[in-house]
Amino acid sequence: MASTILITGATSGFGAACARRFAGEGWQLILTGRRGERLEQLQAELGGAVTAALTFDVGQRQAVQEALQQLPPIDLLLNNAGLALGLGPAWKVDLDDWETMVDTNIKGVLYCTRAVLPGMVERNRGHIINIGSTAGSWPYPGGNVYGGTKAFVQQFSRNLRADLLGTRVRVTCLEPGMAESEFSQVRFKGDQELAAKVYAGAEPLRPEDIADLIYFLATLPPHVNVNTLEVMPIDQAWGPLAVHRHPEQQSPGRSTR
Ligand code: NDP
Ligand code: 8X3
Repeated sequence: MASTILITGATSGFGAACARRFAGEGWQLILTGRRGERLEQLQAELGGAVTAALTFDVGQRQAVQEALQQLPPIDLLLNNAGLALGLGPAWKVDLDDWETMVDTNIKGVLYCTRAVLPGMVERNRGHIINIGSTAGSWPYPGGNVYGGTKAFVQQFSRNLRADLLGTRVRVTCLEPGMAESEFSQVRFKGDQELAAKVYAGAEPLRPEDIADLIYFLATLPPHVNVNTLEVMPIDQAWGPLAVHRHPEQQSPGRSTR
């Protein structure tokens, strides 16, 4: 019997690439997202591989519960739906944007996990792959709440593992760095120029790279649990810690104490 993957945020980027990859490998798909017309297009493209296409906002608790209450057994839950909004300093950004990130990236993961996990535990099989981010481990200016939500995803994934010890349910947090998708268009609210600058002159990860990794994780022998997998493009790495230097303390002969 074919395995079933439930993908949140299948209308674009990593989620859409995963839908195509898993369909190509003979899996059945349950696709979700807010943009119903995108889900319909994907369903038309992937045909019989799509068991269900469900339109809902992952941050709406009741909507998630209603949408996910009567589903076939899920072998793999891909908690992928998520977003960053803005790149401004914490004292200037829009509090609504912060709440939207918390609702989507944190509460969305909680609601979907809570809806699917009991069935996995009951069947004593299954895998949850949460999409974290390098931003969950490595801070950067303007990453404030986005990075905070992904740090939550990282630690929540580990704590799930702790709870699930003794079952055959796996949990992995996949943490990508810079990848080109609609992510930056969403972050900069449709400003194509700003979005393009993020990737200019570099070769980012592609959604298909992420789909390959997720398929790899999903098809490891069932006794193997990858807890965390961080991945960056070769064109990305860390910089030195930032130091603010005071101009008045740089004059020759001045004490540095
Ligand atoms: P995209 O913007 O291309 O895709 C995001 C997906 O999330 C869309 O399908 C969107 O669907 C869905 N989504 C967003 N908000 C909601 C919501 N409230 N309810 C339901 N679905 C929602 O970005 P990516 O593919 O790049 O992002 C996927 C995940 O990867 C996110 O969690 C992101 O934080 C993470 N990530 C991205 C990186 C990158 O550089 N691109 C790097 C590291 C992590 P719809 O709008 O139809 O609802
Ligand atoms: C997306 C990667 O560096 O834009 O999670 O935060 S980054």
